[in-house]
Amino acid sequence: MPESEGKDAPKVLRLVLADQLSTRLPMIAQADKARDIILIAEVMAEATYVRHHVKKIAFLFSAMRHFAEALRTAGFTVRYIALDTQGNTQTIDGEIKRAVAELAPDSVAVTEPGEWRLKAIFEALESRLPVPIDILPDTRFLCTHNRFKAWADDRSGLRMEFFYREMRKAYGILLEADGKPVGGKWNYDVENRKPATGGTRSPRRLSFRKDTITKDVMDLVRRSFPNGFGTLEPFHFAVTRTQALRELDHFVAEILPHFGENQDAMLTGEAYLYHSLLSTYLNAGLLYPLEVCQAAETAYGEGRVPLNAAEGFIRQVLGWREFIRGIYWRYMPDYVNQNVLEASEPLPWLYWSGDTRMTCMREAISHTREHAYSHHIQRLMITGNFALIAGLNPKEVHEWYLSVYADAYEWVELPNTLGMALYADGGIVASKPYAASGNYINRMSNFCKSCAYEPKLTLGANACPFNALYWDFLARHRDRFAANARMPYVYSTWDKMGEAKQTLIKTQAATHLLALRTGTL
Ligand code: FAD
Ligand code: DLZ
Ligand code: SF4
Repeated sequence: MPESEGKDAPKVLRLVLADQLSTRLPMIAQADKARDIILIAEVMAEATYVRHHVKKIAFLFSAMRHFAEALRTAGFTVRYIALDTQGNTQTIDGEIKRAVAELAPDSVAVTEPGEWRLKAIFEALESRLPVPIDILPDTRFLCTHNRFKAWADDRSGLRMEFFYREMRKAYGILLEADGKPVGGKWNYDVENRKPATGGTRSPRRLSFRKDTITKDVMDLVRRSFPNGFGTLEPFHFAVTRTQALRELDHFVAEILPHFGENQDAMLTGEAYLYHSLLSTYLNAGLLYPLEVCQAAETAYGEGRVPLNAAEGFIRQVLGWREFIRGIYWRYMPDYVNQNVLEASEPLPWLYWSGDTRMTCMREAISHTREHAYSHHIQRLMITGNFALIAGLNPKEVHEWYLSVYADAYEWVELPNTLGMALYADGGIVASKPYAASGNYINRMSNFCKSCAYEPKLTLGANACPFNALYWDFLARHRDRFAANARMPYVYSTWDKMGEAKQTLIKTQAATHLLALRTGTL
């Protein structure tokens, strides 16, 4: 760390947001311990702009406090504003202004935030501060804005698979000396994504001991957010980098070997299965994306995990995660208003309560309420798929996803929700809508076995709601999707049903929507 050389060196007030808890960021790496002040603030505005899960708030506040403590131990001066600190203005910009007034720094530095909303706040602050404000890059990501722009500007359509290959080459991950992919293929998905079998169960997971800091934070969260979403206990999260690294080691040693084949499986009562649970730590800054990719690559190199698992995991982090971020910054701020399918059904209360006769939705939402987590296929093919085919309003669905998951920040949540799950961006993220009937859910899970509805029925009182809603969705949007090369058979199946059956299916879909609105589905 550079130390100031003379007493005239400028004093910088350095803001660290809750999801920027990384010492390798220029914000910390370039700080002058002797003069600079690190500002970290728990504020109501950030804790309430959506109805965050209480576990997400507790995780972040505890991780922020541990990070502040580690910085102090390393010799930094930290101004830590707790939620109940006297004088807390309860906004990030308010806390910057207050610190500037009290400490008279020569300038303020912030790291580019992960949400357009906060970036706009920082830009607006520029003219209202007596000192300059510098926005530093977020160097934790593997694809810079310029690199993504150079890649995307050349193309008419942006597809993750091609982006991912470029990233593999750029970082030399799973590459032979001649630049070819290890094993001869870039993507081993055909070996992945098997249904859950009778013997599939979640492997053992780590649970970290709650120290005084975490216990204090949990009390604060109980007092301050009595009506918050979700359950606060049990609380298993890692809250320091050391603990997050243990979670990574545990994943690579015991779970990654089976990651690929179980990626799409779903089981009642099993929230995690073979997923890594690392997004919460990656997104908050406790882990770095390159180190988790390299850990998987090394495990493959040492023969501890098969290639399909290592490649599948690396593709999620080096490919999807970076691609999604590129999309966010390329298309915001207009992106959030996209709604090409003109979906307008209000978000039903069951997304918050989990109160429904549909086992798949009840399971996905109960995992969400309990863990502030559900795995990708539950997010995409259960709650996301339902929102898509029922025509739920994208903005309301987006706010729900942003609230309920411990890993949710707009840069990653929005393109996944609006683009991948809801096709509201008209195909920027997804080449076809991820719409599926009960048949898919029945194949990939055991949910249907304990459901009030029958997955094989489309019509009648016991018919699985996903079926009629699926066909009704495709029929409603025929003009848009009929020509899609990835949907060759669905419309011919629909046409073969004949008009009389089609009318019955549409009426059945309308009945499901009515039940949805009245809370009886
Ligand atoms: P694993 O299944 O173990 O995957 C490994 C890692 O790959 C993850 O930790 C994550 O960093 C990365 N990854 C995988 N898929 C994606 C993806 N599509 N986009 C970005 N990164 C990915 N992810 C978030 O981090 N925050 C969100 O708010 C979020 N919202 C989502 C909303 C919807 C509607 C959908 C369909 C997906 C969303 N995702 C989000 C992506 C993905 O579901 C989560 O990253 C994943 O479930 C996190 O659990 P895990 O760490 O166990 O992931
Ligand atoms: C999500 C969140 C919450 C709950 N609380 C805070 C907070 O008190 N202080 C803070 O600096 N950040 C918080 N955050 C994260 C921000 O709202 C925002 O989502 C990210 O910083 C975007 O990069
Ligand atoms: Fe879900 Fe339909 Fe299966 Fe019930 S029958 S669990 S609603 S897919």
